Amino acid sequence: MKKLLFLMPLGLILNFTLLQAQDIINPVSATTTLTAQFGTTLDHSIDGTGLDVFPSLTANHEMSVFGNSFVAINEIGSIDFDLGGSYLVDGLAFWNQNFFGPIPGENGIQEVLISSSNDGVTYTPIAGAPNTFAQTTCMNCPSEQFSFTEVMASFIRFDVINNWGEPTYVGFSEVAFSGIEATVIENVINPVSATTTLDAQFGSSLDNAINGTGLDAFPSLSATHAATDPSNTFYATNDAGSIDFDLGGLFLVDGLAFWNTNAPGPGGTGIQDVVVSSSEDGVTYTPIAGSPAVFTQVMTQTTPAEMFMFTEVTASYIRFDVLSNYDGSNLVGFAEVAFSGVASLGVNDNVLEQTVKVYPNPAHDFVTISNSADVTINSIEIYDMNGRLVNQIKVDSTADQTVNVSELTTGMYFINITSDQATVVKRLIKK
Ligand SMILES: [Ca+2]
Ligand SMILES: [Ca+2]
Repeated sequence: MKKLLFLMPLGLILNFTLLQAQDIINPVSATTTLTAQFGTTLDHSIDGTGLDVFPSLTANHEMSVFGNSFVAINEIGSIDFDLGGSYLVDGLAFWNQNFFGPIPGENGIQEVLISSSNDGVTYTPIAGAPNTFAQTTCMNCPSEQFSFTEVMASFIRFDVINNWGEPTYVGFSEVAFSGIEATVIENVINPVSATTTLDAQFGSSLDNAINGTGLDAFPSLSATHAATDPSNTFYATNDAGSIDFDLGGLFLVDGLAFWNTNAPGPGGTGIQDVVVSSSEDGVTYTPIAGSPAVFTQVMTQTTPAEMFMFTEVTASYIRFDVLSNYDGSNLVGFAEVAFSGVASLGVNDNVLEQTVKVYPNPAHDFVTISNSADVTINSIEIYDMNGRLVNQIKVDSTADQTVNVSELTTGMYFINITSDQATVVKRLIKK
């Protein structure tokens, strides 16, 4: 479980999208204030010992014995499960102690308080979580399964209150949780400031084109912009000039979302011809290959963005040289702009970014992830646009990797490539 990218330059607002992959969550470790007895270990309650299928939320657990379950000599205490990462947890499967003692199942946990935590320090009870586990008297028993209000958690705590009657011992056989892995990817770059040689008019401001005014979601590359007016748009009285956007840090920029003026007129004052350039130092600008040369005139009010992808550039600044508007008047304006890309990270990430190539792209059946610098790639994960993990490959090799993508539906995917020193995200178009 890895965060895709998480360096966030100060002053930037980045859009965090949850990446989701359906999971059975088996804790990676567990600790307890209870005292294990009979050579049992708490690990036997999370490692699948005794289950006929693992991992599973529905398997049967065989008769609880010392080698497949946990038994403690004190009845009241807490057990903390470390999930090994951040998850949206929405349920659990529990296999109670099912045999030991004069009365089967009387060692089992009866009353419990279940809490969650993101930091392993502060725990909050989970709404709708069970407060009682059933006494289990069979010797090869299915789990008890519970659903509850989804919580984001890295740790789950059981506060054991009592057992089913045995005077000394408390125990259980196994536990697993259900939910989805929560990782983040950020791809919206909102400029932190902008300057222009154009003259703002009607009380409008260039800030209105980068601060989300008029958008129904912000930050976003796909939100809808309300009808343009001077309070949410930039209007100038000259129709040729340059606009410089300061991204607030170094980014790998690979696209932009643009909302042209959409009213009144409609859209006659919108930008028509443009040259889009990038700069790392704010002084020397280079036109971006594949960037748009024309923005569309918008004829309806309340409009989505025009989205453009282009050859990825490393940039701290983007310049628009505005060449013309749509109605030939002396007004030009636009409603909003945002860029897509990822923060340019440390040296190791940049090395990986430059040495790892994904081709062909677009791809039909196979895509090759080449690795010219012989960096050890640990894993390759492919996510769809909804953040769903669709393929995960353990690599641990310096060799080029060819991945079968023939079963993916057409569309855009993110390939998350992790080495032991860095992580990069590449986009893949499946045709
Ligand atoms: Ca077990
Ligand atoms: Ca705006």
